[in-house]
Amino acid sequence: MSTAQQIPFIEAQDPAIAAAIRGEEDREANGLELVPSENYVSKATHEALGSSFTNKYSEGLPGKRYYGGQEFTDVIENICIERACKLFNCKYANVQPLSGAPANLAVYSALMKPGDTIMGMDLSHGGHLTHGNPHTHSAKIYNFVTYGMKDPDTGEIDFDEMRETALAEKPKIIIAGFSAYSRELDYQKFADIAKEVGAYAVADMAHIAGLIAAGALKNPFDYGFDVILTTTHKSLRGPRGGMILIKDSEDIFKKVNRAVFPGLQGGPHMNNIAAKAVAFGEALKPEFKAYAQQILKNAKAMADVFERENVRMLGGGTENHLILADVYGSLNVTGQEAETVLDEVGITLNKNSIAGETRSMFDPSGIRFGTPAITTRGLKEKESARVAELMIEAMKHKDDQAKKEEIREEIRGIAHAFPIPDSFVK
Ligand code: DSN
Repeated sequence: MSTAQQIPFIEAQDPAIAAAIRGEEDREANGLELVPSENYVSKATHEALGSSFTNKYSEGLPGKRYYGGQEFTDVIENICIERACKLFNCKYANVQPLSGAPANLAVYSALMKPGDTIMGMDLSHGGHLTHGNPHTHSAKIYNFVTYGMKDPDTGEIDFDEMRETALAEKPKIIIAGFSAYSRELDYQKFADIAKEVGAYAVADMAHIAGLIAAGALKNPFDYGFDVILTTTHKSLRGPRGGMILIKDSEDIFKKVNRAVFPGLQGGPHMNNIAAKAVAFGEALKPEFKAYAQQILKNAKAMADVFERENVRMLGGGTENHLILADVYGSLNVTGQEAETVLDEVGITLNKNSIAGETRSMFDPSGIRFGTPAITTRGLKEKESARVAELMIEAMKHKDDQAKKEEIREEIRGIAHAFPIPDSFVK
């Protein structure tokens, strides 16, 4: 059961902040979270985030710090690193990146010089902003070239074109990863092309890290990848943060360490590293394997409903935790309209551009949603399928107030029947 966080000091001292915290707790408790990059942490992880480690400066690495008083920070960072390496079957980890975008930039600056070329997935095909969007800082430093899907309806990556571009452009890094793509990647093909052109094979596994750690999806390290970077707060179910994993090269590890600090960051957030360690401890338990498998089953159950109802999904369905649906093409509801109406009925997700987008990025054709958070609450295939049906109902009746209220009540009922758990460990 979900226990309200004890915040007596905030309540006494800062009513506005206390009220906002209670408001967010209510929002989370009464609705369903389908943003595929969000999840709920355990109370144990929450406690570590709120611990005294938030007070401490710890520039450097365990055993090699620049400030005194590190006997306990070293303990937690060493445990965190050891657990990260065990989860992803690699030799080295830097657990200090503050989040995903800084982790990406650290890897880029560790392995490239300004002006070098990097190849990432086209944003409109599912890639992430940090894989080449012109508005990012990294796009001003590095030359990005892209690869994409051969066919948006199957999700198949165009490896022939990718290889041709790689041979012509000679990228220093080929990055496999995404934030809106629903198929397993063929890591061997990425690694082969990277090897052929002398590039580092890097995987940005932010969305699917938990699924990889649990063995539910393939681990890029099994296919010759050099580096995996990830956030820790999505399917991995840890606190907001990032980390960089290195298969076995001490040289890359040293370069990454220097790029993180002093290259990009100052003091690591040790309360966050304590929380990562707690969450990784949870992910190493057998329960986490079952959780990851259920994420996939729930996503498949939702995709089956969308298919049955003839709502087009990019990639033709899903093999991971997320679905990208062309609601404008299928239901004549824009992405923004869908996001708004679903919010009204208690379902949170995000509008999203789709490959071949014809609308603006502020009101695109698609919605993106996923199952890590509802699976944490204990929903199984039956309930997930029902949520998918209710989503489609709500979008079809976006102007029908009575219908929306009826759906809102059903969603509230599901949310109450599946409260956010306090703990994930039996
Ligand atoms: N913002 C995250 C997502 O929702 O995919 C990625 O950084």
